[in-house]
Amino acid sequence: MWYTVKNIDFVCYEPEMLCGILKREWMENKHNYHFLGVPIDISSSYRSGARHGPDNFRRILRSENFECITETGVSLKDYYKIKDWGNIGVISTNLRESLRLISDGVLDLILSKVPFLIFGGDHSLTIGIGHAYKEADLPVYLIYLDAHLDLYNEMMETNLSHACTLRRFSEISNFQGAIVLGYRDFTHEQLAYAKNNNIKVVSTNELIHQSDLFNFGIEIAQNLRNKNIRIHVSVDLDILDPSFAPGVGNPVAGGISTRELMRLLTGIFQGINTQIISWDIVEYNPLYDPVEITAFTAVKLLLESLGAQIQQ
Ligand SMILES: [Mn+2]
Repeated sequence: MWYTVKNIDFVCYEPEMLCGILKREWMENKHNYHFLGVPIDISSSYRSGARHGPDNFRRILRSENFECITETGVSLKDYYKIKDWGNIGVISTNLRESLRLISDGVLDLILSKVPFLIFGGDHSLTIGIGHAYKEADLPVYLIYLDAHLDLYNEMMETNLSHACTLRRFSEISNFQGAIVLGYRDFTHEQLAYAKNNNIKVVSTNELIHQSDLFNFGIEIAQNLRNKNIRIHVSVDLDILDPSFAPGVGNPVAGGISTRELMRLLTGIFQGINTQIISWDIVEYNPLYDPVEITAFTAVKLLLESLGAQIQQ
C-alpha cells in the first residue's frame, strides 16, 4: 500500500540515509515508521531558532557517529524501514495557518496507521497534532515530558504560544487527559487548571525520587492500556538539565540527566508497545547548541526509543 502526505514540502529534504536505517532503495517499499519535520518557532517566547531544529537533527543523525544498535543489543536495521517525509512547508509568519498545515500533514500520518515521530520546531506544533487527532476522530491521551506545564491561557498576547500548548490541546474535544512529567517551572494557576482538567502532574523532584524511572515509565503507560485511546508522547528537551541540553528555547536549571530521561522514556515506550505510537521531540534549538550536545542527546534518545518501541 502506498499513500501520499498532503501539504508537505518534499523539496526541502529527502535524506538518502539516516543512521543506516533509511535507505533510498526502501522508498518504494512499505515503510513501518515515519518521520516528519516541523521547522517552526514563531511562538517562541524567549530564544527563537527552533525552526533550524529538524534539518540539524537530520545532519547529526546522518553522521557516521552512531552504530544503529541500542544499548540492549537491538539492531534497529532489522526492524525498521523509515520514511522521512521532509519538512512541512510552514508559513513562518502565520502560526494559525501553519497549525492547519501541520494538522493536515499529521492527519495523513495518523491515517496511515504507521508509528511516527514529529521533530520540531517549538512546542506549539503539538497543538496541530491535537487537531489532527480530532480530525481523525480518535480520542487521545498525552504523555507530556517538559520542564513547563504549558498551561497558560495566553502568553505575550497570543493564545497559540508554545507556553499554551497543553492548554489548547486540553480544549480539543477528543482530549482524554494528560500526564506532565518533569515540570519545575509553573504557576499556581496552571496547577489549578491541571487539577480541574484531568491533567496529572509529576514534578522533577518527584521524578528523581522514583526508585526506578524505567519501571515508573512502564507503569504510567500500562495504566493507560485497555482504555481504547491513542497515546501521544511529547518530549520537550527542556525536561533535561541545561547541562545536558543547552540548545533549547527556555532552559530551566535543575533538570534530569540524559540517562534518567532515557530510562523514563524507554519505560514509557515499552509500556505502550501494543499500540500505535506517535511522538514528538520539540524545542531543539541549534543556535544555542554550539558544541552539539543537545543534538547528540536527541539522537541518542531517538535510537533508544526506537528500540523500546519494538513489540516483543
Ligand atoms: Mn518546555
